[in-house]
Amino acid sequence: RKPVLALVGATGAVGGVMIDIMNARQDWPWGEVRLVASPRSAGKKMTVRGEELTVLALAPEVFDGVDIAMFDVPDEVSARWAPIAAERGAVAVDNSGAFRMDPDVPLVVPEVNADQIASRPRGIIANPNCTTLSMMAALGALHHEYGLRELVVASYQAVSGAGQVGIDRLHAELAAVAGKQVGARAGDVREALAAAGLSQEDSPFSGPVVLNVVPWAGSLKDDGWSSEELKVRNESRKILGIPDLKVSATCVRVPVVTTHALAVHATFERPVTVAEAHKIFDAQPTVVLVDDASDGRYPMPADVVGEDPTYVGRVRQALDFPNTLDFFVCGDNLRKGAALNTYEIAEKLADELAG
Ligand code: 2RA
Repeated sequence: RKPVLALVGATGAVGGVMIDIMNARQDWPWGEVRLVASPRSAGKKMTVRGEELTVLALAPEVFDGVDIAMFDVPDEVSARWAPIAAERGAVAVDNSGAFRMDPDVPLVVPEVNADQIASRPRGIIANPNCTTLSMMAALGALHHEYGLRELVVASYQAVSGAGQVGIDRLHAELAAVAGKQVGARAGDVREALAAAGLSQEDSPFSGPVVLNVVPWAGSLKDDGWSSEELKVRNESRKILGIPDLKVSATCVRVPVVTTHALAVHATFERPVTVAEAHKIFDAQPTVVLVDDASDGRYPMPADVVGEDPTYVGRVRQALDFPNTLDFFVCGDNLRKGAALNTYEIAEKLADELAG
């Protein structure tokens, strides 16, 4: 029998990308796909690989007979429902933050630590946060050869990381400033937004995201760190299997719809040249190297959105830090950063079932 796949959160922003990915996949190991969402969205019709499916309301019975259940839902929904799916016999692949740091739940990026899929005592596998994920294919490949010791990153995060509400907000702010000569005086962007009826309280961001950068993503944690910055630290350590990895992250929101970018400063056990790093990136099938500054060629979100691989460029040997590389990565936060990585884990599980 071919395995049965469920997608919980089928009607959300990441769920829609997941269906696009499923529609484009060449290999199709599934005997049946079930689309699941909150009772509010149940009954909606969606087409997967030419077949019209009716979205089912989330309930324990929808997991009966399911082999693999992918969850693209808020933390609290996953926290409650992924264990129910597992109890009913499915392996839950969860894209929320609910289980990522649970020691009994592997946190998997297939090209870095696929071996960890096999040990899943809770029947749950977690998908990393999109910010961490955007650099993992590149960093994992370098770590494998040179032994990562320290990691300093600054993120440039797209508004779709905050969901559809983030995308809608950026578009509304763009419309509010369109054609206006604002941005040359402190406060004039905020005034233009207010004049257009956009109140800051209604925004998922803590300041204007148009004509601006906002040095904040996530919620406030101890000592001024954001939850997003701590995720980069904790998840990088877990995925790479380096519990004492030194990490410092600053997470910033920028006016980009989709595709997160990160400036990475990575220190290794041994010296690594730019030529060696290029070779490693070239050999990693899920990394695309775009690195010719003399020709203005480096990765940028506007060119990477919609793509599956991680794009890497601006690779430099740090001038004042031994054994250290600086580079820039861009990854589509809704694809590899969310839906694609989850689906790749599900594909690995399908291979495992097929023996
Ligand atoms: C963000 N990384 O970009 C988050 C979403 N999981 O806001």
